[in-house]
Amino acid sequence: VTRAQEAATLWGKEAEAGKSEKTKWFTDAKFGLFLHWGPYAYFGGDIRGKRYYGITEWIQHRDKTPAAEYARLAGGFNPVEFNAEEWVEIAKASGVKYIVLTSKHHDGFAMFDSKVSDFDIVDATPYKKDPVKALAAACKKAGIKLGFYYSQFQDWHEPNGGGNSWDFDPKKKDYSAYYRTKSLPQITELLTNYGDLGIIWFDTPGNMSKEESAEFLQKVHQLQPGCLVSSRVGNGLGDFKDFGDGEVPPGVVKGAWEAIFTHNDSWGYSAFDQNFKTPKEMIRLLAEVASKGGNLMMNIGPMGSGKFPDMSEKYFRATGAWLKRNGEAIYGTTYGAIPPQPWGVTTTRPGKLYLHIFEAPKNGRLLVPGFTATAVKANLLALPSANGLRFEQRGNDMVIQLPAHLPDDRNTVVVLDYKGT
Ligand code: JFZ
Repeated sequence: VTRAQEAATLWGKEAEAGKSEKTKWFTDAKFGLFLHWGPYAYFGGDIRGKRYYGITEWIQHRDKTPAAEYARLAGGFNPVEFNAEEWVEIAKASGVKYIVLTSKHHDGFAMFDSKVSDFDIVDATPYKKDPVKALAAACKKAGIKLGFYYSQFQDWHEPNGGGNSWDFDPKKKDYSAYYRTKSLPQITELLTNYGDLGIIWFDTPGNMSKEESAEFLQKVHQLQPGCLVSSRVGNGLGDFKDFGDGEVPPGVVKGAWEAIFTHNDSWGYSAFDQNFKTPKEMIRLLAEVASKGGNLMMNIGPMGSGKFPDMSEKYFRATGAWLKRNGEAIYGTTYGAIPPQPWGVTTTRPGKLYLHIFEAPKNGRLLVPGFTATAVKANLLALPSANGLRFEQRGNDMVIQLPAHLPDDRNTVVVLDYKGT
């Protein structure tokens, strides 16, 4: 049994123990947009004349940039091309149902107007506006759930924050002073000033005790009872399970969970990373994650200017175009009743089995083994024909005759209506 399998089993038991009402919007949503955006986007992987590939949001740490110097450089961040309505329009067109934005990453910089610290976009940059306010308004208007990532332990700007050992001696740190004076008060600001939130996405807890993690969770539940908390809050707490970055569990996981991926090889914007996942890769990954019962939250690193990278926008929109025609096979479904097959994966809702065909069999005869219900009709989801597709059931084996050419070589969905179980 692998670690991920074990975690998966444990989580399933907890999630089944009565959290489903609150998480229903989340488990139905299936596709979310993660956004890593901060001064590191303006650096784009290049600071003090040095280049770093990947995790550009960690650039200060990798470069050991002194906190004061980083703050001075961050003063050049001025995303004048940011347009919240445009971001949300792209999100809508991409078919995501929720957005999670980094409100404060490990660099300690708040992307919102904070009264708790002056190290925020309003006080420390020429931009002077609150992009989070604008995004919250645009999301509300468009009916997209908004969540905030918040780094509750690591804060490289603060002498008492976790993670920075090049300016500040870890042995002299008073972490609980940090929680009391910065992270808990900023969480309160986020939960008070931006309307109803879908998620507070905490990151890993570092040195936090179980009691301290519980305090963060309670703060969220007290201020916004409907708001979900990610499992990275730590110490076994949280409303839904997150796997490791770029990790998909090996099999079905019950309950609410999310796989998180980034579009290229960095969470924050990188000026020299063009390794973007293609629409084909995104569409198949989304189907694979859904076939195991989870959500895919895919990240974009917006640029320092405030725009999305062109390739991210283009590939997300293409994924959304597929979802427009095939979304019925993703949204509101649960894990596939039939395990993965050589041709692809399945998702399910009562009375319907969706066959996500990645590689069509050469003879066009699609075998669905272990099918014990009674099939009523089979059809292409995006291009149904009047008579549907021919199928035969022999015992527990179902064979569907596919058309000679499938309309979508990335993922053609066949929907099978059935009776019984
Ligand atoms: C964290 C951050 O450090 C990183 O910059 C990014 O924001 C990412 C989404 O989250 O990194 C982690 C945290 C936890 C795991 C992996 C990367 N994990 O549990 O596998």
